[in-house]
Amino acid sequence: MYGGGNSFEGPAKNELVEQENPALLAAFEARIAANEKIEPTDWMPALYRNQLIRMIEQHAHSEIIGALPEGTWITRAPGFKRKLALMAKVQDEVGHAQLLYSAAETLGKSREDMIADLINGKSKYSNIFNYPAFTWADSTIISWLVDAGAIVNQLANSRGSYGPYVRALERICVEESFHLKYGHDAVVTLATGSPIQRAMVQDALNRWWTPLMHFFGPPDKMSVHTEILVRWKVKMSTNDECRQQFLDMYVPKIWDLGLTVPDPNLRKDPETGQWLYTEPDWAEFKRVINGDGPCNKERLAVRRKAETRGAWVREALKASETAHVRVRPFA
Ligand code: FAQ
Repeated sequence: MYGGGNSFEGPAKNELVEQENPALLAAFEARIAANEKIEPTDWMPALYRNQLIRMIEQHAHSEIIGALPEGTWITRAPGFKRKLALMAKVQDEVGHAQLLYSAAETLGKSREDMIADLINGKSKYSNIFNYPAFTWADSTIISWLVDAGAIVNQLANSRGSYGPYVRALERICVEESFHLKYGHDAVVTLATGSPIQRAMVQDALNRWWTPLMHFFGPPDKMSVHTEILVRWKVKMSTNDECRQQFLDMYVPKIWDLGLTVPDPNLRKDPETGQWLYTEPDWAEFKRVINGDGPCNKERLAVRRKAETRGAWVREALKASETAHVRVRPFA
């Protein structure tokens, strides 16, 4: 089950695996066990291909849609330095989408088809970018904590099995680390600023906490795809492991800044070392990823507009025989 299958009833039944040639499947799994990279021309199970297309495509869409909530803050960012830094960050996110679309294309789905599936609502992208960035503080929380969450997940997966994806992730993680530093600096400025600035960043944190908890995906016991993705080393950490790692790394930093997390039950169990927290509202998560979040319609409308407005450029690029620019020979 992939693409649109989000019943959250536990692991999907993977009939496709049962249909594979047992000898080829065994050889493939031996390569995975030996930590070899799988490359586009290598034999791979159909389900491995389909799962990678689904996941990489959703990731690519998340990067371009992810550019939107922060992108609207470029002109309103306080000061020239912040404007420049945010512009560079947003540009990086769009670049990440390009890398990821290229990685997904190696598996046989064209970029045109992926973009079409995004704008007609067939493909998913990250829940988190369907929430509004009301204030400058929202933009700083995205740059710090959403990027932090993205790094936790992507650093793990960059040790995975599919060559083109892990190579793209390695580069993406390096760039995301700069985003994180930029975001942290911007949050520290607000958290150590005037009472109004502190209240503004606390407000933003309160708004983004639930979407952040959702960001790592449903709990492992509800996750449809984790089992097979972990078996084939595409996902190198489960959803719950990533969520725990994020809490471990960032809750102390949030507290250090004198900010509070809007969850009275959040604490680390001294015996297990695990964070205990209030389960975020998973019904809200399902609504948001299925198109009914606060900004889904707006986000897709912007992408549709970009697609329509850019059509003439793509047409012009395809018509290689047409001279669009005449170069005058030197006299
Ligand atoms: N949002 O069975 P699982 C970024 C869906 S990049 C939406 O657990 P899986 C950079 C899932 O697709 C952020 N949908 O799924 C940036 C499935 O539905 P389907 C994106 C979600 O694949 C920063 C269903 O729920 N990162 O932020 C989400 O094993 C700042 C069942 O779930 C990636 O894409 C969600 N959060 O695990 C940009 C990383 N979670 O397809 C700008 C790669 C789950 O059956 C500013 N992806 N669903 O219809 C992954 O690691 C995995 O796909 C997970 C989900 C962990 C996201």
